[in-house]
Amino acid sequence: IPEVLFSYHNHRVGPNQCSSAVVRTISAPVPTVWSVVRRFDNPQAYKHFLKSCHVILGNGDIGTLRDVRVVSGLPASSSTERLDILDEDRHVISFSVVGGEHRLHNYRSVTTLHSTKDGHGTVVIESYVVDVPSGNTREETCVFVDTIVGCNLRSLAKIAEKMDRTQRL
Ligand code: A8S
Repeated sequence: IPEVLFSYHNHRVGPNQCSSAVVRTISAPVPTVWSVVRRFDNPQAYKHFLKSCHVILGNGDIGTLRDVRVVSGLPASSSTERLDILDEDRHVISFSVVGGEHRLHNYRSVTTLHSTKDGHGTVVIESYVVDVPSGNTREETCVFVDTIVGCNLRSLAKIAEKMDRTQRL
């Protein structure tokens, strides 16, 4: 098991928090997937629950803050998020939710990319920790977040696989 799994996906989980991870294999190499994932200023490129994103502080370095707006139909309207890790060599990005109008307080996620053995594919691991909202169970919270993250990774796969096909024409 790679050492990044221990160092990055091992979250400190408080008594009223829940934590989980979503894994997805993508048929595109790591540099292609990373070119989409690394853009902290453009998460809506693959996160379809977001309708806009504005960087409100910083220029892409650690500590950069973004304000995202959420599409209607979700129990949320906005989120303010801080870039915590952007490791271009190890392909790690992490952010935490620091404000906004939603129910996922203290959400923090870590996304890491790993090359498949043949080098043509990417395994994406996205883990998170979040407070369990009052009135919800740990289980309900994980189902909700796993659904959002799963949709995001499915959309990431579609985009990266299309980029890869285009690049190889
Ligand atoms: C991400 C992951 C998540 C985003 C959640 C889980 C969110 O943007 C949405 C709905 C909410 O209720 C919370 O990587 C929040 O963006 C789509 C506004 C934070």
